[in-house]
Amino acid sequence: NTKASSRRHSTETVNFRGNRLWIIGPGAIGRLLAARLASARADELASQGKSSLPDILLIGRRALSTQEVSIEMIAPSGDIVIQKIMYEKIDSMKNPPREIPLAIWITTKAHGVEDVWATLQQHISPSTPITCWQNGLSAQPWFAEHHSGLLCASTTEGAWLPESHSTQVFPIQHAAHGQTWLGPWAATGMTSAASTANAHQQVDWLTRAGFSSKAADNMQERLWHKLAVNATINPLVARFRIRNGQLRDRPFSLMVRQAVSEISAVLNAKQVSAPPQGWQALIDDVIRTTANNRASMLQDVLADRPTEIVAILGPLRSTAAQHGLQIPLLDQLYRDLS
Ligand code: KPL
Repeated sequence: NTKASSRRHSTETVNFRGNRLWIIGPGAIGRLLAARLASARADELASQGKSSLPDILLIGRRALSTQEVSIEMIAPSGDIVIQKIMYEKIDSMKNPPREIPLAIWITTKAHGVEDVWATLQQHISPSTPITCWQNGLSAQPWFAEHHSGLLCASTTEGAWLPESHSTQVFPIQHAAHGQTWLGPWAATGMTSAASTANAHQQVDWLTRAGFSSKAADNMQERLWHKLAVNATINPLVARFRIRNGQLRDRPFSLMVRQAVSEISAVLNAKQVSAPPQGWQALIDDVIRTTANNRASMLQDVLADRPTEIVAILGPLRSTAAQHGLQIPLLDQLYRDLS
């Protein structure tokens, strides 16, 4: 039995619990987190001679001739920060493991998570804290079935990937500061004390790295709220290739209204509580504050990359079907973008 022998193999050879936080997925959010955490650790080491922030290992698909990459971050102020980070290709992790990470943050797109899990299994112990940073609501429930004590994060930090001119340099544009929430996937009551403590520790890391962040004990509700925003804005701007702010103009403003009405009916049936200001006001506010953005799904369409349409509209479509609700606009956008 290969599963049993690989488990035996890993417990015999791995005896070193490292001090590294593995960030898997060097996209916009992965690079941003890696650069800010590594630079906060470097600052603490320089000023205090020690730091309890973890060392970072960034893991991606690209094969590089070096193990050190430079993240070149343009901050919202326009300042440029260059941060060196250790990098490893995910395929080389199939070799016998050398360390168990202190914690893992998965920042791939939602559809990348199952492959990551296949590689990760031999590197973790059941108590290794793993945090899913995906949009939508497909990766998290899937991952929670495979790893207990799963943590989730949801962030409104605005970041995108400028074109890269060198394989060793990973540029990142940090466009706008936002708010990050991080906490256990499981609802309160089923949450172990260890998961809650891990969430608080990770919020402390984020705060020290300059992110406005809070621990949350209602992550599923927060993820549904983020999904409602993404499900309204992303498919429409990707389908019509427009910036977020153009959704305020006709005919798109009418489509936004219809999307909000379909989504709120589904979330009401699912008993997800509405935000205090109501769904339409929440979404209008995000459209206003991100008016100049090219949303992530539009960036994916323009770069001919797979989109997160399944992770974002899939959970709404299946919930609508369970409750016998019609969502014609969302169904049409799903078909157009699949
Ligand atoms: O999160 C976003 C995204 O681009 O995915 C929104 C809120 C739509 C802002 O662009």
